[in-house]
Amino acid sequence: MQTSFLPNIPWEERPAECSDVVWRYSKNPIIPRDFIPSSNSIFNSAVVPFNGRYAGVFRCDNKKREMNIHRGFSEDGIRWVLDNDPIKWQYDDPELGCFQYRYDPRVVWIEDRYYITWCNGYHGPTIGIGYSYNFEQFYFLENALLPFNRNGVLFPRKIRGAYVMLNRPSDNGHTPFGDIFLSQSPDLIHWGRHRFVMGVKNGWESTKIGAGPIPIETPDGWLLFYHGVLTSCNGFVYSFGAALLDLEHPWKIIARGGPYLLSPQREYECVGDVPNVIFPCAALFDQPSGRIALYYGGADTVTCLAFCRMDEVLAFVKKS
Ligand code: BMA
Repeated sequence: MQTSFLPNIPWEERPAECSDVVWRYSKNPIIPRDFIPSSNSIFNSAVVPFNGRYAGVFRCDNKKREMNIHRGFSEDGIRWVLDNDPIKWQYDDPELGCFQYRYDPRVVWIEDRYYITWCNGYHGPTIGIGYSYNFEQFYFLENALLPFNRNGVLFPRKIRGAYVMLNRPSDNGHTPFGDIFLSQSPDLIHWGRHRFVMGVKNGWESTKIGAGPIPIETPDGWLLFYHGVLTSCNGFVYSFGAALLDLEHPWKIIARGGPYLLSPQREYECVGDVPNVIFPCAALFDQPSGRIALYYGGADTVTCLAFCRMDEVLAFVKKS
């Protein structure tokens, strides 16, 4: 198991009046919708440690309402500088330049570089995979799967010799169903050995679920934060919860939390372009202190931060 040291992880203690496992940053949202001149909204974004500070890939919908992903840097993980223009990808096959949109990025360090996955519009949503060594040049590898698929999330290391990616088969619209599967690959290009991981349940996760941040390795299993969707008479409600997956056979569920960990309740989560959405795409973890910082989109409009402690999340998942 790799040790994760992140002494400068963004952090704020749990407020005295809060008894929940996950609590929000008091100054949310950390990135407002109009943060760069081109943006209509900035949300559902991914953050990683980078050379003693932080780098990120941000979903920015522009004022034409085109969806794309932009690079950002931060000293403290809270105050960010974002490029006004989307990431420019390099690729070998000109066909890879044919895309309709990019959104909901995840970023992970594997072996020697940062890999980025996102929902790539290629005749419908599918999973794009690219990489960067330095957040200067970005290389688009391939579309991992056929449309329609979303929420492609890589594990941070090979498992039993294979790269592993969680994903969520879907449809071309606002999919009213969806379970989490995983796919395996020798080279991050050819994917197969697909396995069912987990399906919808009751209540907050009764319509569809999808993997959130990169799974975190713990001695007890892979800790997976995932979003779950409930259909109310007013539309979808996006919350998130957590589960533990087997370390060597990550399609096997060791434990799954019952209640949600966070649901849309603050104004910046309930009011925006899509009301009642909390959508986590990144988690930072400092092992010595047990601190976890979670990045999530609020109401498909702004970027927010929340905190929890590893021992408390594990206890929550196991208890349920
Ligand atoms: C999903 C994705 C997310 C979005 C959510 C709520 O299907 O498009 O990007 O946050 O819907 O609109």
